[in-house]
Amino acid sequence: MQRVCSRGAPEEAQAAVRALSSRLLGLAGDPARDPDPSIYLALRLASDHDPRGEERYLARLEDAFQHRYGRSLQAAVRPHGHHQQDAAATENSTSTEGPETGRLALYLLGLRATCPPPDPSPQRLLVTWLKYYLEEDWAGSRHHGHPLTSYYQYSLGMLALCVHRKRVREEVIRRLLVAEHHGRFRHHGGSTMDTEAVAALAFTCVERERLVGPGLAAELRAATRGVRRRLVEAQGEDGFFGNVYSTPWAMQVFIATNTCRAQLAYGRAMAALLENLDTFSTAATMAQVLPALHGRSYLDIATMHCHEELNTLTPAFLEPLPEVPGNMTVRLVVECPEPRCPQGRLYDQPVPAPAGASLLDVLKVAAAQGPHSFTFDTQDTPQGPFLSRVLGLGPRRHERSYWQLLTAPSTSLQMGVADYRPQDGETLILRLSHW
Ligand code: B12
Repeated sequence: MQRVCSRGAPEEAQAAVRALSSRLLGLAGDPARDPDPSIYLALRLASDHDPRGEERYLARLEDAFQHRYGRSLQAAVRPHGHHQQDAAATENSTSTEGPETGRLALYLLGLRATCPPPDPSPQRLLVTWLKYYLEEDWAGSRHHGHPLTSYYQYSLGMLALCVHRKRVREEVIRRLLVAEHHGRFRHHGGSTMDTEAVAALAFTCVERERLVGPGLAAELRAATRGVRRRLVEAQGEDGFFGNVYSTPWAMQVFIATNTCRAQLAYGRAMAALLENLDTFSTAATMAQVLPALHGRSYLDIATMHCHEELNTLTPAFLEPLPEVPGNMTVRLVVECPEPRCPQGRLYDQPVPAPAGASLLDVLKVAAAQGPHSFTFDTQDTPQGPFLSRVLGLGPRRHERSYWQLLTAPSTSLQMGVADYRPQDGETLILRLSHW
């Protein structure tokens, strides 16, 4: 791997970073969890390896993805650009629920990071699928003013195709440039930094791999400089860019553009992450922080050279959290703003729960307690359970709304329902918001 400027955690923090890698390896070995390409990428970009464990994980990923994308695009999409699915596609569900740009991009990045490189022929089909998804996203952004997935996934798609040295149409690149330029990455209650950073990684890759002419290359360089400048300006007193979880992505931009040594901001962010390693307690967040802690970016995948990797990493397993004695009561509020809900506040009740319970546990208690009926649904995602419906309400077709999690008076939570543990007396708000 060619690395001019890549500064991982300092010597004295190496043991803690290794321990985090071991924990991720432990979680990766759990057959009950669906395989996630981000986890594989984090294992591949680490300094220590468990070659057999990584091989087994790759096999699970291949199983999942080849099954889904192992047939030609033509079989799933009618010719002449009519993006209709035939029976086979519907049956297999690929492409029926819209593009899966981000997931497929992460998987293709993972394949490129595999040593020795896997058989390239099945990959061609996957690259074709990704190009198709990116085009669907691009067309969607013309229609709706945003990609069908999100700019985050759109950027991952561009990055993965670039790492595979595949060109995309100039218009597709320009769509992201324009969005970045006009600050269109914002989504309610969330940090835009993750998206800014992934877009900058995509720009840097396309420019560096010389996949565009000199004019566009200069624009991409300028856009990346702009992102770097904004990241530095946005760095908080606490050292984070955005929040703790977007900081590793921002750091990848400095690593990828060889500017980490020159930037004081980078060193401060690294120190802040190292002081908060416990915050990365889920497999998905560990997978996002580890590359930066090792001083690596997803761009390193493009120049990865295989060499013998020794078995120097052993899986570690965390003890479950100790039970907290006692009980607590939290107030649960459900808000659905007008015009969708003229009544505004749909639920407001105290909910008793065991001390130390997660927000998900609180929701379960609320659903079980009468007489004020509360209902909710979650969807499993690589980040954990996503709260998809509350009191039967969720996003309508083509509507970009979601149940935002807040703690009163109006602080958006930085964790999902399964990971957030409310305090006694806290008021939790579930608010139907737009993003
Ligand atoms: C886009 C995005 C959203 C969109 C997703 C909609 C969509 N169709 O794309 C919206 C705005 C809905 C969203 C909501 C939330 N998000 Co969000 N989101 C992202 C972002 C920028 C990209 C995710 C993505 O596309 N990944 C790529 C695809 C391929 O991976 P994926 O795992 O399949 O992605 C899906 C899930 O991640 C899911 N999702 C998105 N956010 C979250 C958060 C949680 C906790 C869960 C369980 C699932 C989930 O939606 C994705 C698309 O389907 C990430 C940034 C990041 N660094 O990961 C933050 C991120 C994952 N989100 C985060 C948070 C905190 C939230 C919220 C909890 C915020 C809040 N207070 O309400 C809510 C979820 C509430 C709920 N109802 O359960 C944090 C999670 C941190 C953590 N501790 O795990 C991240 C890392 C941002 C950050 N820097 O803080 N998010």
